[in-house]
Amino acid sequence: MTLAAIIFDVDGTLADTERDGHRLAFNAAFAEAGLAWQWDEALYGELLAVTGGKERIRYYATLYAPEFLSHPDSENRIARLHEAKTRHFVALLESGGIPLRPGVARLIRESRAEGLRLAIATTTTAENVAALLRINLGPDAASWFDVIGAGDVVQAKKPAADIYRWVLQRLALPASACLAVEDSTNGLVASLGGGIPTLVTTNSYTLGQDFCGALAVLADLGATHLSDLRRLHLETYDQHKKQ
Ligand code: XBP
Ligand code: MG
Repeated sequence: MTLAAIIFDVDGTLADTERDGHRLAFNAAFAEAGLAWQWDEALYGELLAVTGGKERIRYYATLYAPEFLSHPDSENRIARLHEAKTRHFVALLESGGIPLRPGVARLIRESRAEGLRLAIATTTTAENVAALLRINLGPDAASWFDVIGAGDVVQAKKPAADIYRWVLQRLALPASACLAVEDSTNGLVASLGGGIPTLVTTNSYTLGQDFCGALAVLADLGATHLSDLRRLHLETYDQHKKQ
């Protein structure tokens, strides 16, 4: 099966957004709301077990501030907090403080030059994706992606495979014609759940996680070219044929 599309995860894959991006945006939103919640790097690493910003706030409150959830308006307050956090995250992106990871821009350019289709499957919001692409790749970058599956377009977030199935359906491609690029166990379980061969690039929060089933686990894409991805993808089918 020839490789027809690359499906990129966003956070931790396109850019290292968590430690110095989303985490600071959450803290800014909490301060703005008058909440004495401050997520340090270690606590945030624990909270990353839950994907989705609203889900992560709820998870934190369950563990550390259960009284917050007993408030009848807690879901609405979480939604408002998350909107403020997204505003702060976009402001961080606008400041240029969150660049793409090594090799990402080059691989996107190589894929476009060879007519390979591009897609995104992420838990973060479409607003964050649009800002990350615009600021790092230019005003028309979002149009380079045939499908952008983001945030609440699906109810069940990663590690559920829903977002990948949502993207595959709109690509109108079989999973076997695609290659996913992920950074975390949650992401890998989601892409493999959708039947998509997956390459993992680790980061400081995901190094050492379980990446069983990945085609390969790399530190980053700095030395990886589209020809390498095509070969990796092809090997998947050679292996399957031998099984
Ligand atoms: C990682 C996530 C996201 C971000 C925060 O998404 O789990 O929730 O941590 O972004 P990805 P939001 O699938 O790209 O790795 O607050 O917008 O959810
Ligand atoms: Mg990720």
